[in-house]
Amino acid sequence: MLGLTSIVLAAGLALAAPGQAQTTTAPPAASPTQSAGTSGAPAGTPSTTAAATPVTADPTLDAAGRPVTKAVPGMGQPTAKLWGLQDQVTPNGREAHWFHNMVLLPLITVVTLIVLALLIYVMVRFRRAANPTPSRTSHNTVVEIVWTLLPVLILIAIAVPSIRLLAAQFKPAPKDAVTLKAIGNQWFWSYEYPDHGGIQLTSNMLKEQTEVAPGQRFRTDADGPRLLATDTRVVLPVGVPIRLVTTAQDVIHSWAMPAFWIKLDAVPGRLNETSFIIEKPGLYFGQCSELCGTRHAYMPIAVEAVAPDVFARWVAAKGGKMPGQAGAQSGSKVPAEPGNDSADDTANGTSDEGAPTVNATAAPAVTNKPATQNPAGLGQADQSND
Ligand SMILES: [Cu+2]
Repeated sequence: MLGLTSIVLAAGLALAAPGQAQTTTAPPAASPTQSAGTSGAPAGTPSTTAAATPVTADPTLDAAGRPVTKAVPGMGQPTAKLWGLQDQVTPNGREAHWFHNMVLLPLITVVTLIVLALLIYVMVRFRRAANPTPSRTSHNTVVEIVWTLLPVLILIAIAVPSIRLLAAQFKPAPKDAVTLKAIGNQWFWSYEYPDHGGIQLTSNMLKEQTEVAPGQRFRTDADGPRLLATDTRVVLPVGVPIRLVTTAQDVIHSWAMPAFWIKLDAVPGRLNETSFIIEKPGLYFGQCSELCGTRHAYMPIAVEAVAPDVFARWVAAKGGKMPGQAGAQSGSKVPAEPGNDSADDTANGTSDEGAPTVNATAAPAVTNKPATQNPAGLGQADQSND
């Protein structure tokens, strides 16, 4: 099954060369150019990229380089004292949520209560004091047929929607899907958009104010909850099929996003694939869900779902291009987003070397190496030795 998936995936990637039709293509607006020198860096960070002027401003960042979309409590993130599962924003997620709430949970409740009632009845009614001479019955055809058939019927009733859901989750994405490649690393996620000019991102967890040196970027509630907010968000369009491909650089990780009903292992040396459609714009948080080492708990996932035209502008801002937008930016050297890089640098406490800069003229990565050497990720390893 997975072997077949790999073959289908390899074929899919081969077909997914730039130039492929893309339904969501929207021309990047002749965007307001943003003055990088004055606006790019957060307070306290000397701007060293004054000369750079992005061709398209990143629509997900404000003039100060901070994320525009704020995290909303109760949406796409854990909620204190929440009963049940997070609200689902994908079709498969909604169906699975319905299946869980309307079929599995009532069924298991009824079965458990019936078995409990039977046990109590037997213990009371047939205890030695009340029933001194036990029955010697050893067969009862009617009872035996009933207790064989009933579980079989229940299992069949569960199996039909269950297998349908399983098939839907692993249905290959259509050709015009947006491909997101998530790469697990000890201990951060890096991302590639192979159909969009090979955009590469590195996502590190944002530390708390008390954990960073003065002037460095730290988490605020607008970024997201503690341990879930990242310095760089994955940006994806709503209403468009997303093909998620996962792999890993070192050990097995798992890309899990509760609001999408997605949890897909990221295994070194192989590609796993699933697909989903995000129905609602917003900010969604997830985590690595495969025990992968000491800092397993500190490699969160933050996805910002935006309208397709905003996504197209974001792609342009990152120096990529929409499929089918042949040569729209080829030849024009698009500098890295200054605001973004500054933010990364302050968060990571690193220089530009090895930072996840995006170059429009760079060829898409051909390996599954992370976008950067990520000194921040390596540096964080020290903390585990405390
Ligand atoms: Cu992990």
